[in-house]
Amino acid sequence: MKKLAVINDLSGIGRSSLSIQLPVVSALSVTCCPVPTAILSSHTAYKEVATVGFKDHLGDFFDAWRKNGFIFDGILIGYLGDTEEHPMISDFIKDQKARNPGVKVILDPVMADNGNLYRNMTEKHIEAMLSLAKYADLMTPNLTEAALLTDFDYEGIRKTLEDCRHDAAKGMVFNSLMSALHHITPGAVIVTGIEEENEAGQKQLLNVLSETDGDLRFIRNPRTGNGRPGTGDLFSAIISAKLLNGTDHGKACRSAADFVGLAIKHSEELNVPVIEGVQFEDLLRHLSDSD
Ligand code: PXL
Repeated sequence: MKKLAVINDLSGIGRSSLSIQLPVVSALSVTCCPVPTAILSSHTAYKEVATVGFKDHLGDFFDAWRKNGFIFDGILIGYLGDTEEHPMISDFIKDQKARNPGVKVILDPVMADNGNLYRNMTEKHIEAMLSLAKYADLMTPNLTEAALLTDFDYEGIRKTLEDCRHDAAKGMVFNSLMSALHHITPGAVIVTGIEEENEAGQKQLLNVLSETDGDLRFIRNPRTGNGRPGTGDLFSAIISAKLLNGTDHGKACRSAADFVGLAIKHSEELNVPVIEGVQFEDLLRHLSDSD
């Protein structure tokens, strides 16, 4: 069985980060090895949040793994608890690459959404993500994070995309954004969860995949409900597990987008409060069954 190290925070409430990634990666028959970057009472959209940093322990944690000679098939990185964690994560990646040159590094630069940084996120987090991007085989920013990493104006791209009537025009916008992203990472990039409307006025979610050779693909799903916390974590966990099991980027993206759409629809139907994320627990069997 493949082994995925998942470097992310552990939030007690709200179905984000490790709380959703552990069960999902396991359901996809990949061993999930968590590395907490911080421990929080809940994700940060809740009013009261107690946080315990893990920065001071991260070095010892990786050191013990190194001394035991553990080897991973993949490393998924998400939310950083502190802007001083990234050098330890880079060292871990470099050591793993030396032991297993085929290790796949997936970076979800969790920092922001809908044009705004999450609470406690700063310019220094952007720099930390830029430094980790150098090691990624795949990055999965949302549009806000993609704009922050490349110094593009988020509102400007959002409006331009809204005004594009055809995919050819959208392709030009994405080519320029992707070209900037390919300057910061050697890997493929998926810009996730872009809201749009089709010609019939129906809302859709668009994921744009840019392979390392510049091939650009649009992967669309109907928008099944409001955006919810943790859906980016769900998406990156599915993609990572699928990649380790040999699925290509396009198919992995399609499966992840389908499952996120299903989980959002399910949560809307059951009136799950948006802040509680997606109710995915009773859907896991769909994930195990999918190819
Ligand atoms: O799902 C992204 C995320 C991860 N971790 C923490 C968060 C958020 C989004 O708000 O607060 C702690």
